[in-house]
Amino acid sequence: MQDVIRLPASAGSGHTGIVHLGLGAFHRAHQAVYLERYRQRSGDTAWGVSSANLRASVGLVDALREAGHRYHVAEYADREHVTVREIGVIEETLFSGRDEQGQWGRDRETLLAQLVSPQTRLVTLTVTEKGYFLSPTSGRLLADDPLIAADIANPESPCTAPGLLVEALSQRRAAGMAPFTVLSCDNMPDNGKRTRNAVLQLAERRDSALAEWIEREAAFPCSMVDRIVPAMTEVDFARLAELGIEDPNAVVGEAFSQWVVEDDFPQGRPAWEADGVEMVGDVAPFETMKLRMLNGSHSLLAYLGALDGIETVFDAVSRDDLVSLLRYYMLDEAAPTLAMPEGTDLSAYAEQLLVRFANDSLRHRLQQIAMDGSQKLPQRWLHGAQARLAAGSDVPCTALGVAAWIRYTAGDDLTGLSHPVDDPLASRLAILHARHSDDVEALVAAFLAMEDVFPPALAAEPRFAEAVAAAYITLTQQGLAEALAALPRA
Ligand code: NAI
Ligand code: CS2
Repeated sequence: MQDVIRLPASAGSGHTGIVHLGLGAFHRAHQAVYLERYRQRSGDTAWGVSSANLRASVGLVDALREAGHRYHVAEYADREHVTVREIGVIEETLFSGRDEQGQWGRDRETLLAQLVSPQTRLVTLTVTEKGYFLSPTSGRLLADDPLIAADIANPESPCTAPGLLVEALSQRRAAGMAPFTVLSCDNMPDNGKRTRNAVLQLAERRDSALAEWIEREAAFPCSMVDRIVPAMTEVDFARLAELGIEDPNAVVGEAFSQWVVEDDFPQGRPAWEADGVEMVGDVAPFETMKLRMLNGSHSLLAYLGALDGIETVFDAVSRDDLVSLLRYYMLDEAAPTLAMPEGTDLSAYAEQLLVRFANDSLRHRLQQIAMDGSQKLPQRWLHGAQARLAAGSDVPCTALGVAAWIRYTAGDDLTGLSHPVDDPLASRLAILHARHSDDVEALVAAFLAMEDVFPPALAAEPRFAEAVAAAYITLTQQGLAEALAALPRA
């Protein structure tokens, strides 16, 4: 018998103290849920959300409008235990991306007006790592990217998230208003600092007095966000239909949820501590722990699993050798690089992650996690590996992971079945494969030489390059099981 709890939505208020950029699955199942709980508990309706997409999808924006911005979130502890919430805190949805005719910014004026409205005190973001247009290793703004170049040339009609923030902050400054606080909720280390960097670098190109004002007046707190929210599949919609929920805008996630936020909100914030948000002075230890242990494990499963034809995280952790790999990686390669507050039990955290990965209600496709590897690997694997190598230790799991990523980006699995390589650097990666198709060492050297992915100090470690090349050969010539068995301790 399935245990289903249903929770109705709060009433809409029309107030939007928060503007969100990046109306994807995660925003709907994480931030919106915390805010829904806050509104229901406190009765405070001042903090509704206006949520915008600057990329895909316009369909979701319009479908939510049609549904009066109400939708459902199904939170699965396991197949038997599910809580279905209706969400009422999204008050408006906007689209400011490129339409089918190639025109940009359908709702840009409305979005800018909201960003500049005195009602708006907080801007949150989930625009994926690549939406900040920063080099993942150096943090430099990608000024040559065509969209950033367009925002530099036409700052009043911005296309990117940093461009919108700069234009809105410029208008607020000109009007003598206070800035809003900017809260990144993307999986990046120091996500607040990085967001500020992107905004300041772009503002600097326009007007250094504006950049100085933003630096002085605006807060960009960091946050660690955690809840596994896979992209919806037909199976998910069918399962919801069995519960009587026919909602094209529904999202499904795990029951677990965590949000650790640096408490730096000079313009105010919802008092959401009582609703599970952890307000702290320093997010960095939690962020690094989550990125290296949870996301690092996810990426290992994504590339190794996808190469072997495995479809989901659940399928991957049904294999003992992959579970052993994750334990080995988390405890021997990731945990020793972390400086956690006293009392943190990283072994217990690792075991909890394995239980979460084994949630039989989530169809978290490895191909989804494999996306954008060039943007994800530095913070998930490479910074930790660099620290381990500098301390004289080896990193066999990370080396195998990097080998798998390189092989994955060739565009087919170990049996030759092709898959899309969804990554902003995909065409560069394809050129490297074409150039070095019959020389593994040269291929690995060419990948490691990409300074915007691999920190130069790591790339310069001969031990690392050798371990990656050796793992690549075992993986491609003998297969996944053999590559895992060849690890020193798996
Ligand atoms: P999604 O695919 O449902 O949505 C992606 C969102 O990012 C969309 O709103 C899209 O328009 C926007 N986007 C993509 N590229 C962009 C760009 N270049 N500029 C501006 N906007 C862009 O993905 P989902 O699940 O919402 O995840 C989004 C981000 O949330 C992740 O990249 C991650 O940083 C964070 N996150 C996701 C979790 C999850 O389990 N889904 C958990 C923790 C964090
Ligand atoms: C995943 C994450 O897509 C990915 O790369 O590793 O989105 C992961 O599901 C979340 O960070 C969990 O909080």
